[in-house]
Amino acid sequence: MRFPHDFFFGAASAAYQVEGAWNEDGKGVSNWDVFSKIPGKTFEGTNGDIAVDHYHRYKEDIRLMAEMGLESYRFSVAWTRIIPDGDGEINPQGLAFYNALIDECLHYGIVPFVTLYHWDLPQVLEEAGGWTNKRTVDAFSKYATTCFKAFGDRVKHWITFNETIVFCSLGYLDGAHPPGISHNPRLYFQATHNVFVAHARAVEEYKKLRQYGEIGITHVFSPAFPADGQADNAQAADHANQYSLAWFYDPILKGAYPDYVVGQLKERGWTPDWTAEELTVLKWAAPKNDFIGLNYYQPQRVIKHNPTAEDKPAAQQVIAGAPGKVSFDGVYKTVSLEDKKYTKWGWEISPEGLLEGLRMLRGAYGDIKLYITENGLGDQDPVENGQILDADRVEYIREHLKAVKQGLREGLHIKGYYAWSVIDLLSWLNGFKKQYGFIYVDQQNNLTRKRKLSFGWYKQVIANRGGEL
Ligand code: BGP
Repeated sequence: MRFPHDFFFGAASAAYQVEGAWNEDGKGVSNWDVFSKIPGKTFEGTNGDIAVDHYHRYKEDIRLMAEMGLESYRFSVAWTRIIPDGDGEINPQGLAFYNALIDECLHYGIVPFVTLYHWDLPQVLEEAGGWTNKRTVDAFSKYATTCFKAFGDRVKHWITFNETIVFCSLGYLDGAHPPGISHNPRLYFQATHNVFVAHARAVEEYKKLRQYGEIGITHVFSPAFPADGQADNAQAADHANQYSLAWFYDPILKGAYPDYVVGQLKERGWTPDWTAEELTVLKWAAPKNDFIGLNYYQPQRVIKHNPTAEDKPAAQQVIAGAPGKVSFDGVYKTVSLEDKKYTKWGWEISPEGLLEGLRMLRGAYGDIKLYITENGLGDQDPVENGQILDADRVEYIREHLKAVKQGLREGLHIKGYYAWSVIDLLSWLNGFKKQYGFIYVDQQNNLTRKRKLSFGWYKQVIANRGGEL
């Protein structure tokens, strides 16, 4: 079986991780521009000031994407280039840059798939309370509408937010992303609610403009499975799915929050400050949401957490995504299992987890339209005689594409696959050491681009529409 002709073979990036040019052409300062420069916050103090200089080299990069046969490029817009202080004046040079980037994609027939928010919030808004302040919701509306009006004649695929669970939990529970706040569930739930309202408003605005494209949101997809057959652990996995899936997917797809979580938040005093009008907006926008983007890296293997003296203090808990973490509410813990495979960064490699998760998602939400908006292997790639032989990445993507194909056979409505990432880029907390790209960037040699082994392999897959998988 080949993949259908309307299925996109794509790859992705995000503005802060590739662009650089952090203070050029009228760009405002983002929360990441500030946060990454606080000593100790990022791996070896790396930051996105230069990143991989995509801002200046996008033509070369898109030419390489075209050579690979890429059908669609998922990238994000930096809010600070469009409206430098968050909700004030529009910066024409910012519009010009993305107009040029979009046109360059279209020149080669590459479909732009645009994320509006991939974590780089204007610092002015961050200082006013970031996503916990409803001013940010209004500001996002203005920013999103500006983008629809400026680019919507050519961009027909929009993602409002990337991974709400990650920027809110790392921002307000783990203190690992801006604004660097720890253990504050009240703020965490408030921020997530505000993001969902901002998403819903953007969906409404977009539909009003009648541009006849599609709009959705991208969520982390880390379905939780019990680590074994024990009833306690099964319950713990259900709890994990309520908090990490239902809380995020229900307001978008059903237009209401899951009762299980709502009840517990009330008992614990963590209910967000929400208005009847906001709850109505969620309800009205849900049927207009066109798709969900799934970022799948690994499932969660879950056990019920029984506090022991050996528990690591919160500050030492794993925050970079590897198992071994106690949930913020102390109910469950993620574990690694002996019979599973893991990456060098300890993330489980599980194409079967993707397929099982997709079936679970269908059980909960029916046949919704899906894109896999991120999936890939973070590795320190082997370089031999100047060749980047990333055979492990080829294997990883091949196995996950096979799972997607099986999903299609089962009638799932998956419309595209975007490998993370199209090119090596800055990992938020792991610097340049952890690589994901098809295109290598030589950090020792003026950021020169090179094709990896996976580049030629993906090119073949696309050319054969996955027939050999
Ligand atoms: C996702 C983000 C991406 C990217 C990826 C890999 O959560 O959306 O921006 O960073 O994870 O993560 P890492 O770089 O930590 O390995």
